[in-house]
Amino acid sequence: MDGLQNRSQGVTRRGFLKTALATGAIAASAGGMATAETWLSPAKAVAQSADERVAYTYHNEHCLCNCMLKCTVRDGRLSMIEPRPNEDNRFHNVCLKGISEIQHIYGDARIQSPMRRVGERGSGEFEVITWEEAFETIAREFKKCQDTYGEDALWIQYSTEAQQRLKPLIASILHAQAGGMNGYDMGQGNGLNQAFAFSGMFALNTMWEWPQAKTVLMVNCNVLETGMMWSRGFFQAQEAGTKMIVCDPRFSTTASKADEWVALRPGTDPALFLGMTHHILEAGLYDTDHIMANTHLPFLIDAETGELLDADPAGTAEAMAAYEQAAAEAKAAGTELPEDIVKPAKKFMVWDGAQNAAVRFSEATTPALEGTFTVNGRKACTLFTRLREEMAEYTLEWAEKITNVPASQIASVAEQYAEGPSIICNGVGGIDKYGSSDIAGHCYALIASLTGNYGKRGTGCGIYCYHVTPYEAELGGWKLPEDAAPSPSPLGFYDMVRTDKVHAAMFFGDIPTQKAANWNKTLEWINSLDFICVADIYHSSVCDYVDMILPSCSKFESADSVGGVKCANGYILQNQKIIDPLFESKQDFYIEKGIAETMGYGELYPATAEEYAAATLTSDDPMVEGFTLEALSAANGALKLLDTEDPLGPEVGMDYHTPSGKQEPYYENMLSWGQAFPAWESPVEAYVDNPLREKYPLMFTQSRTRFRVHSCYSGAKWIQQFYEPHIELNPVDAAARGLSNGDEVEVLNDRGSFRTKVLISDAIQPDMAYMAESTYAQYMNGTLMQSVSNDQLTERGYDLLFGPMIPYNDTLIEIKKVGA
Ligand SMILES: Nc1nc2c(c(=O)[nH]1)N[C@H]1C(S)=C(S)[C@@H](COP(=O)(O)OP(=O)(O)OC[C@H]3O[C@@H](n4cnc5c(=O)[nH]c(N)nc54)[C@H](O)[C@@H]3O)O[C@H]1N2
Ligand SMILES: Nc1nc2c(c(=O)[nH]1)N[C@H]1C(S)=C(S)[C@@H](COP(=O)(O)OP(=O)(O)OC[C@H]3O[C@@H](n4cnc5c(=O)[nH]c(N)nc54)[C@H](O)[C@@H]3O)O[C@H]1N2
Ligand code: SF4
Ligand SMILES: [Mo]
Repeated sequence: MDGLQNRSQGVTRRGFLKTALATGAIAASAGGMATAETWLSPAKAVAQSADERVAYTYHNEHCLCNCMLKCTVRDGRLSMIEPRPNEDNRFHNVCLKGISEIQHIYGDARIQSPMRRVGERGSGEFEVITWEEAFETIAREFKKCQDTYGEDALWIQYSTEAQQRLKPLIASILHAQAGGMNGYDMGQGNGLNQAFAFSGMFALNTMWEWPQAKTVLMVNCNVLETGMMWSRGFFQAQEAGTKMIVCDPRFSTTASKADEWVALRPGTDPALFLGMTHHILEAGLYDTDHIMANTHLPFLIDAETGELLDADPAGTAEAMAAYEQAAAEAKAAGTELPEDIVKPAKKFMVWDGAQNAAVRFSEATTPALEGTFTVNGRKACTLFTRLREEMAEYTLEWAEKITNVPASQIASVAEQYAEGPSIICNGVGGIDKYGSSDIAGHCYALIASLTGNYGKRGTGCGIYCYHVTPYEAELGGWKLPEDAAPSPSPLGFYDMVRTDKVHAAMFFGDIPTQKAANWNKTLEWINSLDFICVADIYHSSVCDYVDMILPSCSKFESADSVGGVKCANGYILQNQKIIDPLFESKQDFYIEKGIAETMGYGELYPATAEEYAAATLTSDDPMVEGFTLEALSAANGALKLLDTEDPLGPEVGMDYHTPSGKQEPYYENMLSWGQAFPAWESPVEAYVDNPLREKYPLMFTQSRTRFRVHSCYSGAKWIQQFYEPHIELNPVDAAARGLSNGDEVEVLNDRGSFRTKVLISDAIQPDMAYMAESTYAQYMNGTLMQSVSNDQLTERGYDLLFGPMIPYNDTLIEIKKVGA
């Protein structure tokens, strides 16, 4: 912070209150008696005489709400933020973070000028430079890097929140690497979606369907804080009589409003669901009609290899060879495979009771659900029989031992779920931040297929919160030359920060400290780079470790009358200019454009953000026909997508594009990993019997809080009054360490340590610790929570659609009082 200029032009809270009081005093003396009428009317007179105007914008993407905001600017200063009036009250919203922006954007936590490092990396010593100097240095360093090591040795990446106005162009123009897989939020999706033809991590219907369900099982999802505006969906369902059951090791805000709380041990969700599946099978709670009609569970497998039997193996092999050749030819020619060339599926077989023989599924009249048979001299059995065998060990008692949830409660939740119609709403905290997240997702698909809780009204599974419309409009963009595209990123971002493939990097946001686990390893990587630059609105944790810091402006600031457009919540939203960029900040678009111009690519860019926004609206999608910047302005910054009246998602239906056209919870491709049906796998680090617990006994879970959006709002003074960084601990564990509320503690393991305050809370189970990720270091004594988080990836993850997941939560720690 040493070199950080503090030229805040903002009014401090006290200053703000003084101004407000002074206005009140004038009002009272001018109005005489202090009745509402008399004290309000002079205030109105003041408002009329002031230079006041109203403009509209949208707010955060990454709290998953994208509220539409009405902003009042008085005498050039953003002075009031309200929800934009909306006839549909589901989208008439604002929260404490939104309102606080009238202080936050003027606060001294902002980066105010471009700055160059003058001390050692990590010293935090910077000097102010001009934008011209900044662009010249960046252009020189980017060119040097790409000339020396190749185009893909440059990595340019955006935090989610930093790409919500206009789609970034610079990585494409420079052929830099842009991405790779993220390694978070898609873990359960990895295991869930294959059963339903890779439909993705989202449920196919929306949360407005919940009132149609009898039970909603919320797993590692704290929607009342992490999708605040979609709390409406939760309460709407509850008021309609839907039973809300929350599975969470912590008595979360959402658990506190639910009808039932399942307090499982962290990282044990797959065990809970395997125990439920066992009970459903044992107690006969499955839906046989659904299984026979809509799942592949009657299909036969080779009992020894686990492979699905094929009625025509030679024919399938031949078709597969032809397919593979066509695919190779298309790849060599750089073209897409023609639509009519599809991957051949096996000709699946079942045991037909009438014929007493294994036949093609399509030819069977009385397929058997269960049984072991001899087919072509080999032992075969149905998938359902295999399932029973594999689930036999996951008794309720076993599940209780692993999860710490009473067997009777596991049985009762299974019974309620099986009765249906039921929904599984998975969040992406908790188990998603473990290497075994795919197993949890796989369990949801299995249990839904078994009980018929997929494909009908009031059923479904996947991510629901913030999935408030099942449709999204396709918007246009800015046309670049044909060859303008980022270099392919074969590595995930989690791998990139562990290799020497990259030599220069630019981040919009705080990716290295926010996204990457195990900070000390990430720091080694940062120190290996020739050049690293960060553009952010606020002085994030990573800023101190980079070579150059650039001031981005917030979504309230723009040099043009429009700073961007986006599609969210079933609307097209317009990011109107509220005020000019503060301090010396620039919109990310102009930072990119400045770099491109200095490197000689300026002509490829739109002239203004407004021109780019207009181009983005150029689209063939009928949902946005006639949508222009002018139309958006006339509609106060938001237009509802056309012909999208029904708030209920379309019926999920039984039309799956899986190889068999049925729900397929058996994953043949995962046989070599022992995960064809889900199988229990203990966390890698945070499990009860790990000998490492002698040194680091606490299981450390991180999640999000309504007081921040990831690291953002760490420096918002109004929010700091209610919420400061802290770690939460059960009274038993606090007492064992001699800790009292508010004590300064050191949190440590072999990867590193950080310092914060402790909050003692009954909402946290014994043997665990909880903290909201991830405050800027300047509010935690210069230390980083990311110092202790686990970065050990699971090999299996590389075989999954979305790649391996970063196991942030699979972390053991110890907590000590500072100075003790
Ligand atoms: N230990 C641990 N780490 C985690 C997680 C965890 O559970 N535990 N969760 C992970 C998850 S789920 C996610 S999604 C990621 C989130 O990681 P990100 O996607 O990186 O988070 P964001 O909130 O999008 O980015 C926040 C940063 O962007 C800056 N910013 C906001 N708006 C703008 C803008 O317009 N321009 C620029 N240049 N900067 C802007 C903010 O000031 C802030 O520094 O973190 C992951 N990291
Ligand atoms: N206000 C706000 N909202 C946000 C964000 C933000 O930063 N701030 N970030 C957004 C992003 S990127 C994401 S990914 C989402 C995430 O939002 P959610 O999907 O709700 O996930 P989290 O809040 O991380 O965790 C949800 C719950 O999981 C519990 N949990 C922890 N470990 C386990 C476990 O092993 N099993 C189970 N069953 N539960 C466990 C936690 O106690 C927590 O209450 O939030 C989004 N919304
Ligand atoms: S931070 Fe608050 S106001 Fe802003 S979009 Fe999210 S919920 Fe809405
Ligand atoms: Mo996330």
